[in-house]
Amino acid sequence: PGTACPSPVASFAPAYSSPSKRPQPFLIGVSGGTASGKTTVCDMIIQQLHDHRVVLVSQDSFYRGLRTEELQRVHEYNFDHPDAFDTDQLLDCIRKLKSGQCYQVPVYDFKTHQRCSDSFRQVNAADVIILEGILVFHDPRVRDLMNMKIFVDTDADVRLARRIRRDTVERGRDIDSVLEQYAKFVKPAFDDFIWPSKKYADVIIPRGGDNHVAIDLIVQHIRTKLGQHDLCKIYPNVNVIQSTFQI
Ligand code: UZR
Ligand code: MG
Repeated sequence: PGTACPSPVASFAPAYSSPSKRPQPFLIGVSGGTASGKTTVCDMIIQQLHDHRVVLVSQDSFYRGLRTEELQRVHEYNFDHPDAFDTDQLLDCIRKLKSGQCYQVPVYDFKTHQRCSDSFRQVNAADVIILEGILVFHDPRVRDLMNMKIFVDTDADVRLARRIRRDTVERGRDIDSVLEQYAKFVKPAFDDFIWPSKKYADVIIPRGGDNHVAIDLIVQHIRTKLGQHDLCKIYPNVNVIQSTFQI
């Protein structure tokens, strides 16, 4: 479960004399509070980079499944705390993707708070990897692998309004429980862990997905980096030119 693929569909061609010479995919971390527009920003970057192979990994996929005792008292469980995630597994995933391997990412069900034990999403090797999630800047081991860090900074009232809509419509919750959870866990964790991690960002985007200028600038920068370092396009059966890719 959640391991590297036994036979990668697409991986780096073995054209490099030593692994250190191998170009690495460009890893972008996208963080920000709940419902800040992280997913929208990622989707817009992916759309604009349509001529590159880009993959998206969500930190949400690495939520630990709840044990029976925890499920019985789910209202007391803090999903916004760093310990709610299996960060070692996330790290393993990102390391594998950065070294050109593919990965079987776990599938998490927000309604049952469980991992779907028999289904995985295969994430293939790519030129650009985007890792998004509320706490992707928290662990220095994950943070240090990132080539670019983006923080999506959207006002708390806008985020709460979106969160209510999303949790009631898409995740089958009632409004009272959403508000209770927000006050008890979501907001305190934002103040304690997410907001302080903003200091690690290279770029802060106000207004999230509505900020087209910021997204255009970011995409331009990624294109420059990919071009500058002659990053290989990772397609199976295509010979790649040797190059180094270091930032
Ligand atoms: P984003 N979350 C749940 O509501 N249920 C779960 O089973 C797992 C996570 C919420 C989590 C956090 N918190 O605020 C949010 N709560 O998912 C993160 N409470 O997702 O970044 O898309 O908002
Ligand atoms: Mg999201």
